[in-house]
Amino acid sequence: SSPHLQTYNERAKKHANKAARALLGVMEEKQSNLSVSVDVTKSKDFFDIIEAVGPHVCLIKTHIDILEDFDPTVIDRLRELSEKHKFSIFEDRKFADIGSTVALQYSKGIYKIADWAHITNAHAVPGPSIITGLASVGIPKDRGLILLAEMSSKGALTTGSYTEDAVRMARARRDFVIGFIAQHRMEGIGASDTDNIAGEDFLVLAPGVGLDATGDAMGQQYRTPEQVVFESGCDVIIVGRGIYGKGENVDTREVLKQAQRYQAAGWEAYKKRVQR
Ligand code: 5FU
Repeated sequence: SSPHLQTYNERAKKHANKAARALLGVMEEKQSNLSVSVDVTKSKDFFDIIEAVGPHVCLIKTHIDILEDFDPTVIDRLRELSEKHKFSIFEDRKFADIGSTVALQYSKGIYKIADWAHITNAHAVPGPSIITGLASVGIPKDRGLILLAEMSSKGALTTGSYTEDAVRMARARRDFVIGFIAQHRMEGIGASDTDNIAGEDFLVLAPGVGLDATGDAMGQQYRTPEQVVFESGCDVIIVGRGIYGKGENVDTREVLKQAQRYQAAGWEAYKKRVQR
């Protein structure tokens, strides 16, 4: 049956990519398809949020370049927390350049993303060479790549044939591309009769998830966990401000409460999906 009707555990056992297996395994173990996007600019707030949500998430999503007080100890502590609470790390870097440049951006500079992020992502706009470049760094480290197939923002150009072409690019590199940022499940999309899509299992990570708001003032659009996981077949819900609000002087009790609320909503939607 198609992957979205299988359990995360069944998929974990079969997946060819180590980062995908680890993520799917942790989702089942922790009963969580929640990823918290920790978009704050001070490392104290960053770690306060991660400490609070750690037990409730399968994945922590970072924008490491927005931290104003970044230093390499941030990475050490992030890795410790990833091991302690068993979550994977996803740097939402959205690479978008030629292969040779993205290979440098992924491995070098201040952040050395490939050293610590189990998963990162890339736009499809440069074509297949962006995957070749990132794979040259990521494959030897057992990393996984997510392609942006659909964005959540109003007026996004990631529609129709662009989305289909992104899926075709992923299909050609199933050893490294483990899934998509998207709003719907994607397996089989854009496939021709001769494509071998049996066993294709792309994880779909959906940002733009909120229970209390429908959007923000800058074009973000929110859907509920029920809509993205049950109705649209996505696998992971990505939630930022729905969990920590403004992200300044965070109230960790409130953050914990919201994380538990989103974890429960995401898991209920998944249970309903695999049981039908
Ligand atoms: F690729 C995408 C996308 O299409 N929409 C997004 O919102 C990524 N995001 C990220 O998810 C965005 O960069 C934020 O880090 C996060 C959403 O945060 P929010 O506070 O839940 O709106």
